[in-house]
Amino acid sequence: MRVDIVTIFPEFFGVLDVSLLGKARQSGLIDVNVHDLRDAAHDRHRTVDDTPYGGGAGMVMKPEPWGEMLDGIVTETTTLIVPSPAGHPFTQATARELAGREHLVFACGRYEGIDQRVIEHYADRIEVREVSLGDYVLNGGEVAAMAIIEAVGRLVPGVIGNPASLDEESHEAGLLEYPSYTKPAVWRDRAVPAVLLSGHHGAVDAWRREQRLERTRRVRPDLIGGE
Ligand code: 6GU
Repeated sequence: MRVDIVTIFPEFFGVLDVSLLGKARQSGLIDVNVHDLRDAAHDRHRTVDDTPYGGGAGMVMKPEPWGEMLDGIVTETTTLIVPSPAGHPFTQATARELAGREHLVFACGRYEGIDQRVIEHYADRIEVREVSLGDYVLNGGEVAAMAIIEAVGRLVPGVIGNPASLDEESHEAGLLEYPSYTKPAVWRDRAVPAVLLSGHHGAVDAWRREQRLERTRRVRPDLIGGE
Protein backbone atom coordinates (compact mmCIF):
# COMPACT_ATOMS: atom_id res chain seq x y z
CA MET A 1 0.00 0.00 0.00
CA ARG A 2 1.17 3.53 -0.79
CA VAL A 3 0.18 6.44 1.48
CA ASP A 4 0.71 10.12 0.67
CA ILE A 5 0.04 12.86 3.22
CA VAL A 6 -0.38 16.53 2.33
CA THR A 7 -0.05 18.93 5.27
CA ILE A 8 1.35 22.30 6.33
CA PHE A 9 2.96 20.45 9.29
CA PRO A 10 5.12 17.69 7.75
CA GLU A 11 7.17 17.41 10.99
CA PHE A 12 4.07 15.95 12.71
CA PHE A 13 4.51 12.69 10.85
CA GLY A 14 7.99 11.82 12.14
CA VAL A 15 6.35 9.41 14.60
CA LEU A 16 5.35 7.14 11.70
CA ASP A 17 8.98 5.96 11.68
CA VAL A 18 8.61 4.17 15.02
CA SER A 19 6.70 1.14 16.27
CA LEU A 20 4.66 -1.33 14.27
CA LEU A 21 4.11 0.96 11.31
CA GLY A 22 7.78 1.89 11.22
CA LYS A 23 8.57 -1.80 10.67
CA ALA A 24 5.86 -2.03 8.01
CA ARG A 25 7.49 0.91 6.25
CA GLN A 26 10.99 -0.56 6.47
CA SER A 27 9.81 -3.91 5.12
CA GLY A 28 8.12 -2.16 2.19
CA LEU A 29 4.58 -3.26 3.08
CA ILE A 30 3.52 0.38 3.48
CA ASP A 31 5.22 3.20 1.58
CA VAL A 32 4.50 6.57 3.27
CA ASN A 33 5.35 9.94 1.72
CA VAL A 34 4.75 13.33 3.38
CA HIS A 35 4.33 16.51 1.31
CA ASP A 36 4.41 20.15 2.45
CA LEU A 37 1.40 21.97 0.97
CA ARG A 38 3.39 25.22 1.04
CA ASP A 39 5.62 23.82 -1.72
CA ALA A 40 2.59 24.46 -3.97
CA ALA A 41 2.05 28.06 -2.76
CA HIS A 42 4.11 30.43 -4.90
CA ASP A 43 3.61 33.90 -3.44
CA ARG A 44 6.29 35.52 -1.25
CA HIS A 45 4.66 34.28 1.97
CA ARG A 46 3.63 30.86 0.59
CA THR A 47 0.02 31.62 1.55
CA VAL A 48 -2.33 28.63 1.85
CA ASP A 49 -5.42 30.23 3.42
CA ASP A 50 -7.73 33.20 3.02
CA THR A 51 -10.86 34.72 4.59
CA PRO A 52 -14.19 32.90 4.03
CA TYR A 53 -16.68 34.14 1.41
CA GLY A 54 -19.85 35.13 3.27
CA GLY A 55 -17.89 36.20 6.33
CA GLY A 56 -17.38 34.47 9.65
CA ALA A 57 -14.52 33.48 11.90
CA GLY A 58 -11.34 31.69 10.91
CA MET A 59 -9.62 31.07 7.62
CA VAL A 60 -10.30 28.68 4.75
CA MET A 61 -7.62 26.83 2.80
CA LYS A 62 -7.29 28.18 -0.76
CA PRO A 63 -8.04 25.75 -3.61
CA GLU A 64 -5.05 26.47 -5.89
CA PRO A 65 -2.23 24.96 -3.76
CA TRP A 66 -4.39 21.88 -3.08
CA GLY A 67 -5.12 21.45 -6.79
CA GLU A 68 -1.48 21.75 -7.83
CA MET A 69 -0.27 19.41 -5.07
CA LEU A 70 -2.98 16.76 -5.48
CA ASP A 71 -2.71 16.76 -9.30
CA GLY A 72 0.89 15.60 -8.83
CA ILE A 73 -0.03 12.81 -6.40
CA VAL A 74 -3.40 11.28 -7.24
CA THR A 75 -3.94 8.64 -9.92
CA GLU A 76 -7.14 6.94 -11.06
CA THR A 77 -6.70 4.28 -8.34
CA THR A 78 -6.32 6.78 -5.45
CA THR A 79 -8.71 7.05 -2.51
CA LEU A 80 -8.56 10.64 -1.22
CA ILE A 81 -9.25 10.91 2.51
CA VAL A 82 -10.19 14.27 3.96
CA PRO A 83 -10.25 14.23 7.78
CA SER A 84 -12.93 16.63 9.01
CA PRO A 85 -15.21 16.95 12.05
CA ALA A 86 -17.99 17.30 9.42
CA GLY A 87 -17.16 13.93 7.82
CA HIS A 88 -18.75 10.47 7.98
CA PRO A 89 -17.91 8.57 11.19
CA PHE A 90 -14.66 6.59 10.85
CA THR A 91 -15.22 3.05 12.20
CA GLN A 92 -13.47 -0.32 12.16
CA ALA A 93 -15.59 -1.11 9.08
CA THR A 94 -14.11 1.96 7.34
CA ALA A 95 -10.61 0.84 8.37
CA ARG A 96 -11.24 -2.64 6.87
CA GLU A 97 -12.44 -1.11 3.60
CA LEU A 98 -9.48 1.25 3.30
CA ALA A 99 -7.00 -1.56 4.10
CA GLY A 100 -7.91 -3.04 0.70
CA ARG A 101 -7.05 0.12 -1.29
CA GLU A 102 -3.73 0.38 -3.12
CA HIS A 103 -3.22 4.14 -2.69
CA LEU A 104 -4.46 6.44 0.10
CA VAL A 105 -3.92 10.20 -0.02
CA PHE A 106 -4.64 12.25 3.11
CA ALA A 107 -5.52 15.94 2.69
CA CYS A 108 -4.93 17.47 6.12
CA GLY A 109 -6.70 20.80 6.41
CA ARG A 110 -7.22 23.13 9.31
CA TYR A 111 -10.57 22.60 10.99
CA GLU A 112 -12.35 25.51 9.28
CA GLY A 113 -11.69 23.42 6.24
CA ILE A 114 -10.50 23.34 2.66
CA ASP A 115 -12.44 25.21 -0.06
CA GLN A 116 -15.25 22.70 -0.78
CA ARG A 117 -14.65 22.86 -4.55
CA VAL A 118 -11.42 20.90 -4.04
CA ILE A 119 -13.37 17.97 -2.59
CA GLU A 120 -16.02 18.22 -5.35
CA HIS A 121 -13.39 18.39 -8.11
CA TYR A 122 -11.66 15.19 -7.02
CA ALA A 123 -14.92 13.42 -6.13
CA ASP A 124 -15.87 13.75 -9.83
CA ARG A 125 -12.72 11.82 -10.74
CA ILE A 126 -11.73 9.47 -7.89
CA GLU A 127 -13.06 8.02 -4.61
CA VAL A 128 -13.13 10.74 -1.92
CA ARG A 129 -13.95 10.04 1.73
CA GLU A 130 -14.57 12.85 4.23
CA VAL A 131 -14.22 11.15 7.63
CA SER A 132 -14.50 12.21 11.27
CA LEU A 133 -12.98 10.45 14.26
CA GLY A 134 -15.78 11.49 16.62
CA ASP A 135 -17.86 14.30 17.99
CA TYR A 136 -15.16 16.72 19.08
CA VAL A 137 -12.96 19.23 17.26
CA LEU A 138 -9.23 18.98 16.53
CA ASN A 139 -7.27 21.95 15.19
CA GLY A 140 -6.40 20.17 11.96
CA GLY A 141 -6.52 16.86 10.16
CA GLU A 142 -2.98 15.75 11.08
CA VAL A 143 -3.68 13.85 14.32
CA ALA A 144 -6.80 12.34 12.74
CA ALA A 145 -4.81 11.20 9.68
CA MET A 146 -2.26 9.55 11.97
CA ALA A 147 -5.00 7.66 13.83
CA ILE A 148 -6.56 6.52 10.55
CA ILE A 149 -3.18 5.41 9.17
CA GLU A 150 -2.54 3.35 12.31
CA ALA A 151 -6.02 1.77 12.27
CA VAL A 152 -5.77 0.93 8.55
CA GLY A 153 -2.07 0.03 8.44
CA ARG A 154 -2.35 -2.69 11.08
CA LEU A 155 -5.01 -4.40 8.92
CA VAL A 156 -2.73 -4.59 5.86
CA PRO A 157 -1.74 -8.28 5.44
CA GLY A 158 1.70 -8.95 6.93
CA VAL A 159 1.86 -5.87 9.19
CA ILE A 160 0.64 -7.78 12.27
CA GLY A 161 2.70 -10.86 13.08
CA ASN A 162 -0.20 -12.92 14.42
CA PRO A 163 -3.35 -12.15 12.39
CA ALA A 164 -5.49 -14.17 14.85
CA SER A 165 -4.97 -11.34 17.34
CA LEU A 166 -7.07 -9.14 15.02
CA ASP A 167 -10.15 -11.37 15.27
CA GLU A 168 -11.14 -10.99 18.90
CA GLU A 169 -10.28 -7.35 19.53
CA SER A 170 -12.70 -4.56 20.29
CA HIS A 171 -15.19 -3.77 17.51
CA GLU A 172 -14.32 -6.76 15.33
CA ALA A 173 -17.54 -8.55 16.39
CA GLY A 174 -19.48 -5.38 17.17
CA LEU A 175 -18.50 -5.81 20.82
CA LEU A 176 -15.74 -4.42 23.03
CA GLU A 177 -12.72 -6.55 23.97
CA TYR A 178 -12.74 -8.76 27.12
CA PRO A 179 -10.40 -7.77 30.02
CA SER A 180 -6.88 -9.30 29.94
CA TYR A 181 -4.58 -10.56 32.73
CA THR A 182 -1.03 -11.88 33.00
CA LYS A 183 1.28 -13.05 35.82
CA PRO A 184 1.41 -12.79 38.79
CA ALA A 185 -1.83 -14.62 39.72
CA VAL A 186 -2.28 -12.27 42.71
CA TRP A 187 -1.23 -8.60 42.63
CA ARG A 188 -1.95 -6.17 45.51
CA ASP A 189 -4.53 -8.58 46.93
CA ARG A 190 -6.29 -8.85 43.56
CA ALA A 191 -6.55 -12.36 42.11
CA VAL A 192 -6.92 -13.11 38.41
CA PRO A 193 -10.45 -14.52 37.73
CA ALA A 194 -10.22 -18.22 38.64
CA VAL A 195 -11.73 -19.46 35.39
CA LEU A 196 -8.67 -18.20 33.49
CA LEU A 197 -6.45 -20.54 35.54
CA SER A 198 -8.80 -23.54 35.19
CA GLY A 199 -7.35 -24.86 31.94
CA HIS A 200 -10.95 -25.34 30.74
CA HIS A 201 -10.98 -23.68 27.29
CA GLY A 202 -14.75 -23.89 26.89
CA ALA A 203 -15.28 -22.16 30.22
CA VAL A 204 -12.69 -19.49 29.34
CA ASP A 205 -14.39 -18.78 26.00
CA ALA A 206 -17.82 -18.54 27.66
CA TRP A 207 -16.47 -16.20 30.36
CA ARG A 208 -14.79 -13.93 27.79
CA ARG A 209 -17.97 -13.78 25.71
CA GLU A 210 -19.98 -12.77 28.80
CA GLN A 211 -17.36 -10.15 29.74
CA ARG A 212 -17.55 -8.63 26.26
CA LEU A 213 -21.35 -8.43 26.45
CA GLU A 214 -21.36 -7.01 29.99
CA ARG A 215 -18.71 -4.41 29.18
CA THR A 216 -20.40 -3.37 25.96
CA ARG A 217 -23.83 -3.05 27.67
CA ARG A 218 -22.25 -0.94 30.42
CA VAL A 219 -20.02 1.48 28.45
CA ARG A 220 -21.31 1.31 24.86
CA PRO A 221 -25.01 0.34 24.86
CA ASP A 222 -25.31 2.08 21.47
CA LEU A 223 -23.28 -0.76 19.89
CA ILE A 224 -25.94 -3.33 20.87
CA GLY A 225 -28.90 -1.18 19.93
CA GLY A 226 -29.82 -0.31 23.50
CA GLU A 227 -28.60 3.27 24.28
CL1 6GU B 1 -11.14 13.79 11.23
N1 6GU B 1 -10.61 16.29 11.90
C1 6GU B 1 -10.69 17.33 12.73
N2 6GU B 1 -10.09 18.49 12.38
N3 6GU B 1 -11.34 17.31 13.88
C2 6GU B 1 -11.91 16.16 14.20
C3 6GU B 1 -11.86 15.03 13.40
C4 6GU B 1 -11.20 15.13 12.23
N4 6GU B 1 -12.54 14.03 14.00
C5 6GU B 1 -12.97 14.54 15.13
N5 6GU B 1 -12.61 15.83 15.26
